Amino acid sequence: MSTDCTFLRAALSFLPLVDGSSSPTNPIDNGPFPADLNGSNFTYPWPVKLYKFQSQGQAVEMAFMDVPPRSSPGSNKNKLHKTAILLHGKNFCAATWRSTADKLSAAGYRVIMPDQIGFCKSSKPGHNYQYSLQQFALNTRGLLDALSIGGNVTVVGHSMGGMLTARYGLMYPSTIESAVMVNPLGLEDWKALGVPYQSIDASFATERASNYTSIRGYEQATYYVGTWDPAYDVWVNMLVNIYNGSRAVPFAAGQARVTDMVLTQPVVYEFGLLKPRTLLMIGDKDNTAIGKQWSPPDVQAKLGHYEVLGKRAASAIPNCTLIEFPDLGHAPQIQDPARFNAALLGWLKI
Ligand SMILES: *[C@@H]1O[C@H](CO)[C@@H](O)[C@H](O)[C@H]1NC(C)=O
Ligand SMILES: *[C@@H]1O[C@H](CO)[C@@H](O)[C@H](O)[C@H]1NC(C)=O
Ligand SMILES: *[C@@H]1O[C@H](CO)[C@@H](O)[C@H](O)[C@H]1NC(C)=O
Ligand SMILES: *[C@@H]1O[C@H](CO)[C@@H](O)[C@H](O)[C@H]1NC(C)=O
Ligand SMILES: *[C@@H]1O[C@H](CO)[C@@H](O)[C@H](O)[C@H]1NC(C)=O
Ligand SMILES: CC(=O)N[C@H]1CO[C@H](CO)[C@@H](O)[C@@H]1O
Repeated sequence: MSTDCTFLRAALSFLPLVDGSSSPTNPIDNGPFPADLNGSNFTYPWPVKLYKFQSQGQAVEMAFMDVPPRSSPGSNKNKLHKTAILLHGKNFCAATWRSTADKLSAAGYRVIMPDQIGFCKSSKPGHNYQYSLQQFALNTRGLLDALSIGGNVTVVGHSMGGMLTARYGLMYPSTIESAVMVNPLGLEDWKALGVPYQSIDASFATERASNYTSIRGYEQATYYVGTWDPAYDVWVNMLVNIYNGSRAVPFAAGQARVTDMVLTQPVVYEFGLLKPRTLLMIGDKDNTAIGKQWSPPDVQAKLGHYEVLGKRAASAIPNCTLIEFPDLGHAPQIQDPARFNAALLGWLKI
C-alpha cells in the first residue's frame, strides 16, 4: 500500500513538469537561461534549472543542477536510486562539486546541487534578505519538496555548506539517510574564543575589494596548504567574475551578511542532538576561522586547528565516523579528488 501511494505521488509530480515552465503549481523552470544568470557567467557542467519561490516578501530563484544516476544501483533492479544533495561553501558554487557529482552519478545516485540564495547563479537580494542557516535549510528542503524527494537523502556539505548540513540535520532528521560534512565551518564558536564583532558594512567593504589576487592569496593559505596548482585557477576566476559581474553589489552585500551569519549562528553546541549517521571528512591542514583576519594575534593563535577540531566534533556527534586527510587543507575534494571521492564512496558503501 505504501508502494502504491509513493507511486501515485511520483506519477502526479510529473504532470506539471510537462511544458518545463514555471507556474504556481510547478516552481521548477528548466530554462534554458542566458550565460549570465543572476550575475554569474560561469559555464556549469550540467544544465541549470531554477526553483522559483516566495521568501521574505519577495520572489526569488535558486539555481540548481539535477544529475540523473548513470548506473543501476546494484543487482536489485527494483531498488530505487539513491539521492544526494551537495551543498557548496561560501567561496564556492554548485559547479565546484563537478568531480564528486560525477562519481556519485556513476555510482547510481541522482545528484542535486543548489546555489544558495545570494550565491552564484541564484537571486541576489543583497541587503534585503535575512540570511540564516535555518532559512537556507528551509530553502533547500523546499527545493527537494518541489522535486518530490521526500526523504532518504544523502546530504553532503562543504565549508559553509557543512555547517548548513548540521543545521539541516537538526531541522529535518527524518529525511536524511546519511550526512557528510567536509571541512565544515562552525566546529568552534569563534566569537566565544574572542573574535571581535565586525559590522556588516566593514565586511561589505572587504567583499567589494575582492579581486583575483586577494581571493587566490586567501585560498592558497587556507585551502591548499600554501601550494598552488593551475587547476585551482578556474574556481578563483569563477568567483572573480561574480565579484566583477552584473550583480556585483548585491552579491557583495549578501556575502557580507553570510559572514555575519556564520559568525553569529553557531551549531557546535547542538552536535550532540544530531540524529543522522554522519561522516566528518577533515583536511587537517585547514586553518579556516571566521574573523581570524580581524582578530588580535593571541586570538588568531587559538583558532582553526582542524587536527584537533575534527576529533572533538566526531566525539560530540552521536553516530559519526571521522576520516582525516593529514596533508590536505580546507577543500580536499578539489585538492585531491581521487582520494576524497574514494573515501566518500567507501563510507557510503557503494
Ligand atoms: C565571464 O566574464 C568574464 C569577465 O567579463 C570574462 O573574462 C569571461 O570570459 C566570461 N566567461 C564566460 C564563460 O563567458
Ligand atoms: C525511504 O526508504 C524506505 C526504505 O526503502 C522506504 O520505506 C521509505 O518510504 C522511504 N521514504 C521516503 C520519504 O522516500
Ligand atoms: C587586489 O586587492 C588587493 C587587496 O585587496 C589590493 O592590494 C590590490 O591592489 C588589488 N589589485 C588589483 C589589480 O586591483
Ligand atoms: C570590474 O573590473 C573593472 C576593472 O577592474 C572595473 O573597472 C569595474 O568597475 C568592475 N565592475 C564591477 C561590476 O565591479
Ligand atoms: C548509526 O546509524 C546507522 C544507520 O542509520 C545505524 O544502523 C546504527 O545503528 C547507528 N549507530 C549508532 C551507534 O547509533
Ligand atoms: C533577482 C534577479 O535578478 N533574479 C533573476 C535571476 O535570473 C532569472 C532568469 O534570468 C530572472 O528571471 C530573475 O529576475
